[in-house]
Amino acid sequence: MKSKSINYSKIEKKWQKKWLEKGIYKANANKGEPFYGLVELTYSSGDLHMGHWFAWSAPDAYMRYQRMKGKNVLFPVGGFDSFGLPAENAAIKHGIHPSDWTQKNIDNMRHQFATMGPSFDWEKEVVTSNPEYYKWTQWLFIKLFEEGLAYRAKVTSNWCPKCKTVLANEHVENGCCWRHTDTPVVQKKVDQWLFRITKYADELIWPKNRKVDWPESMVEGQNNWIGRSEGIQIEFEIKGSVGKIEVFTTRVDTIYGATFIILAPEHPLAKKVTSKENASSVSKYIKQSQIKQERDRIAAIKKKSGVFTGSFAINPASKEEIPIWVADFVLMEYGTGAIMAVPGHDLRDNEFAEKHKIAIKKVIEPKGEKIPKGKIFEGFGKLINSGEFSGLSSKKAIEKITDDFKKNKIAKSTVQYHLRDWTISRQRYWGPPIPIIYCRSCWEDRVKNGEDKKLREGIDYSFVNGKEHLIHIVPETELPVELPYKVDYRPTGKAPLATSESFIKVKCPDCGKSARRETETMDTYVDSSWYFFRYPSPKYDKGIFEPKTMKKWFPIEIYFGGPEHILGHTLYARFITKVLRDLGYLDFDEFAKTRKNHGVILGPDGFRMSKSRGNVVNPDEEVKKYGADAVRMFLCFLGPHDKGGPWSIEGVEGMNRFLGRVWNLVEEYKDLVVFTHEDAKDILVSQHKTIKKVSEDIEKLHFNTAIASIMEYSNLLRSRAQSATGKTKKTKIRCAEWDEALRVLVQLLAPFAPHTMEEIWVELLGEKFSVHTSKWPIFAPELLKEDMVTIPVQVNGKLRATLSIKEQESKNKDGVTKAAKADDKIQKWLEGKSIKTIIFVPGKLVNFVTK
Ligand code: ANZ
Ligand code: ZN
Ligand code: ZN
Repeated sequence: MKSKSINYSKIEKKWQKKWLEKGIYKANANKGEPFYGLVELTYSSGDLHMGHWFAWSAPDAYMRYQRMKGKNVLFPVGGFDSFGLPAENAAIKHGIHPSDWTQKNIDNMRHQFATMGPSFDWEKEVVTSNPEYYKWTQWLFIKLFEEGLAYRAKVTSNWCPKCKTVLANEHVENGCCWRHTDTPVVQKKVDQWLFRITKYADELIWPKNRKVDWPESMVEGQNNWIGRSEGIQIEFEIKGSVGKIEVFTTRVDTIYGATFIILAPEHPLAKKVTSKENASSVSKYIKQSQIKQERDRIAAIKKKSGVFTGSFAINPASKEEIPIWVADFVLMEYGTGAIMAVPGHDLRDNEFAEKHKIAIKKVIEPKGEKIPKGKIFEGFGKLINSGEFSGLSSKKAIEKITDDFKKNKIAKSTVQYHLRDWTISRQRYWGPPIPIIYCRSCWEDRVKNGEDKKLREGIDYSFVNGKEHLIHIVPETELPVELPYKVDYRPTGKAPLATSESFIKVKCPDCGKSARRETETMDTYVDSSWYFFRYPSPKYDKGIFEPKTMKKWFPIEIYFGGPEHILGHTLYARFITKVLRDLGYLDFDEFAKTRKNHGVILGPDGFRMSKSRGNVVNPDEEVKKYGADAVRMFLCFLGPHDKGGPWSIEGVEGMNRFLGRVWNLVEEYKDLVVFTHEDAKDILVSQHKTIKKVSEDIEKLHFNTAIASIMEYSNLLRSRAQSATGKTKKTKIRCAEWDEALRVLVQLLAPFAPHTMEEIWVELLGEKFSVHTSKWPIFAPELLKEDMVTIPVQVNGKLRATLSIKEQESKNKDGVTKAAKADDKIQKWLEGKSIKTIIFVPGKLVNFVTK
């Protein structure tokens, strides 16, 4: 059958307009069972590319399905993540103000989104660079500040020399900037604003028995990043001094093997413990390592560089005197910045000891397994050479030694995390200003009253141009602190807002004298850490969200997004959720019940689409040629949604032809076909099987297999229609089953090809507008019961058992013989005998002939 050539652009425009007019996708918090589905906020990069189409097509199909299932769906329009470096850099490159550039992009992208024909509620949009939005980002900052969760501190930060700003740890990849993958970040010690995410470290660790369904890769990635590690802090006395060195270890069972101590170069004791003779070499080493970046320090482990301080500590277990070294693979930022080195059982320590000729002592013996010669044993085992603890298992020894040390008050249990606080200030222009005011007069007042000693740096006061200033938050009534338009925004390394006199100058909210505004802006990841809370009530102006509406929609049922957001966005969003909960704004712990990551759409050559490869496909052209539905459907069909696959123009053409064939089928046969009810039975069975399969597949997000079964069903309808109309006019009655069969076909396809199916539904079938609000067909389980047959099983020609088996499977020799052999009775008859031949009559009989 030829496929119809359809004027797609006409029907797309027609239905997009009508859907909007009738508001069929509008969410209504007061209607039906709420179902909030979300796709990650879109960067306002300027162009909706194939990746966007891929990321949105399947979720849109899924939300349409839920709507037809009777759920009250909230599916917000994309919304735009419009602050931040990419926008700013592009604006600079194009010589347009970031604000104008962003606005232009958003207008364009909104228009492009519309061509997809998505089932958005278009009123639910947020644009993070709009003052109505960032007012609440600033409000959030203030709340965090009030809770002691936002503070200013001098921290070693990742500085990208190209971005000319500090980056969060989450945005450093292999030591390089995430946007400049060939540019190593530099470690700079600068004053920064931080969010105390570490306070929530424990809670952010995903428990084993979690109530929500998030991908294992994300759960594991976040847990590793947080890096919870239980251990103890032990004091080592310094020989000939009153001072003590505290180390952090997770393996106190190895303490008898601790033959030296290593301090990080930045450790305050490093210089103090150093003897006169070693002073110059130690101080030279410390200087050198300050220049090195953390990345190099970790990479330099292999070189095992270090210096001896000339001093010794006392091992509290063995009482031996052990040398104190300084080496830069020990990081000041982790644990106590000092370690007890156990070269017998830790590879790094071992290599270090080998190189510097320090004693190596074995104190753990493996249980059972043999350690190859030249290798050291790093696992848990049995203690040896460990005084009174010898013979204990590692686990027992950790308990006992810890108890002992605690009794002697030389140790305490601690938990360490690899997670660091989140650096949120940026020395760039295009972001929400941090709502802080610094006042020098207030500081001077405190000095006069003698109160300055009680003030805490970074919380109560901070340095501005080298002088102490009191920190004030901008009063809530004065939010938003608007980002001024006229500023020289080119990056210099200093905050561009600092060049704007009119922005900086402000009256102190406390003393009323002249004060100055904070000139740094917030990381865009602060904007996106809470945007989903704003969707249900985007225009609400009395708070960050309208409590009543939000209660109805949360938690989010399903959150679609990119797998690259393991450590950035999703972790921050979980943190902010917990903060808002503790402030009494929310009553749940996790904002999304289910998280699904999408895969990637590759170029036609199977490689990631990139300009340099020249394999980028622009969806606009394809849409014009084949229609949005064919493109959307192909994107759902090309592979499992979490894997993705290569773009193929033939694939889109195929979808286009398929949709044309469906059209033809309905157009030609809707009134023509006459069946007897008996004739229609196989159609009915197939229809219900397809409903069941498609529903289950969509629930599992297996869109590709769902579409494949609809195609099969459609083929069956076509061939039955052709043969039936060609045949006699047995019965003259119009067959209700056939009408239903066509309606179901259109409904099952509606989530994937929304425009075409609407056209067929309304214009060809004469059904009521809209197919998208029609009821999803339900399947009748009784129709799907498969027919069972009984198969006699013989041994040497004698009936010994019968098998009840599905009719289809009764024809498969392997399957039936396997089932027969598994039968208790047959097993008894075959025991001790070997089978010579198996006689199999498909669907009828098995006979085992033995020797
Ligand atoms: C003795 C020991 C013996 C260790 C042994 C390990 C194996 P995680 O699990 O990552 O927390 N360590 C402690 N602080 C450090 C720092 N600032 N820089 C570098 N290394 C540091 O690792 C804990 C272990 O890492 C600690 O336990 C310590 O070495 C080392 F057979 O102490 B262990
Ligand atoms: Zn960069
Ligand atoms: Zn003041």
